[in-house]
Amino acid sequence: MKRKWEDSPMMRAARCQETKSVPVWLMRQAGRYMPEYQAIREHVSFMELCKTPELAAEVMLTAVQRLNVDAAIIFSDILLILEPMGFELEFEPDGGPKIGNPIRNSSAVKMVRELESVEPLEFVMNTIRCTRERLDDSLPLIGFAGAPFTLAAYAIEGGSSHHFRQVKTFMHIYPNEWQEMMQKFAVSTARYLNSQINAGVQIVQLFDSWAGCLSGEDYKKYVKPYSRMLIDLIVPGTPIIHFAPGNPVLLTDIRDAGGHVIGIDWRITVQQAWEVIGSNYAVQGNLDPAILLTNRDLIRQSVLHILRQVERRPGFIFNLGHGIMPQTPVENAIALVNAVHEFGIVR
Ligand code: 1CP
Repeated sequence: MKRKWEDSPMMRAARCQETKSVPVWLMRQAGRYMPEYQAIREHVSFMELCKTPELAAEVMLTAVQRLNVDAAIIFSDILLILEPMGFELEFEPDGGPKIGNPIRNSSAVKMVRELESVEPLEFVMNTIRCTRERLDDSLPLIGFAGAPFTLAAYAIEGGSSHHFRQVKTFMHIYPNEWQEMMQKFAVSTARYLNSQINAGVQIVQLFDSWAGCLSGEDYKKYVKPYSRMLIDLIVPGTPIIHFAPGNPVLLTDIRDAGGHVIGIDWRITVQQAWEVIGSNYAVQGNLDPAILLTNRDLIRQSVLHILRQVERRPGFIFNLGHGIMPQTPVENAIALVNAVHEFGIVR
């Protein structure tokens, strides 16, 4: 039986098919900017929330209903895979991640465990089942994972970073150990995403949130082969969104690493991005999340500005160019979704 989500604007756009309206969802749509989320977090730590499928599903479904977006993403985090791979992962009270045993020398790579079984992450599959069961049939559910470089950045830096000094130093000084570690991340993440697909997601997004800190040459040499290895291991048939923001110079290599939908940020226009990557790819993006800190009128103008570049071209998914900021007023996020629905009717 054909499910309703198969023909949803989100799935059709991901396949570059025509849609009656432009689909929209927001990265980090269920996070700290939502009072309902904050209320739950007063009693439950972030990690506990991720490991309690009913609650994780509840958080996402509340956000989807409140915003009226065209897709749900599972409530989880890109870093959870690091635990079963041998890292001590914690989230500080402000939400920032910390790795207790980061990789600081080449011999530590031996301690990184390839994820042979997804059993330790079964709670994520339960979140998927729980969310899918309660989600409207017309909305697709998105699964996700961190790409090898972004996982390596956290594993080596030990937490958030501005300059990525340690991860960059490591990849240049220890190319062999780098290769060994990136392969482990690629193979493990592919296994993880394939399990998410088995558990019931309709589309997957690969987050390479920090790859934009690299030059084109370094991306090609140290990152692309592993993102490609991962994407090649995903069972065909499920659309893949490849999101690696921050540096438009990388776009053709990101495209060549794989994915059906290429995520872009505000550093490049939608039109320019399509010229670079070609019209047989779908594009997702690209509003600067800072616009959501302004006001309704500016938000509406910005939406119109982006949609005018898209015109009627099939294969566009409206999103932000990066995760929503915790300071965002909820009514501004709602105004954004409403504006996309109002101006994004394809006649
Ligand atoms: O809508 C949703 O909130 C979906 C769930 C989701 C997703 C898709 C969360 C929940 N995190 C992510 C992805 C994620 N996690 C990314 C990629 C997206 C992006 O580029 O913004 C990254 C880089 C992380 C790592 C991470 N986890 C950070 C960023 C730290 C840094 O280096 O800047 C943070 C703050 C977390 C914790 C986290 N993850 C999610 C939430 C709601 C939170 C905050 C926890 C809290 O304080 O309650």
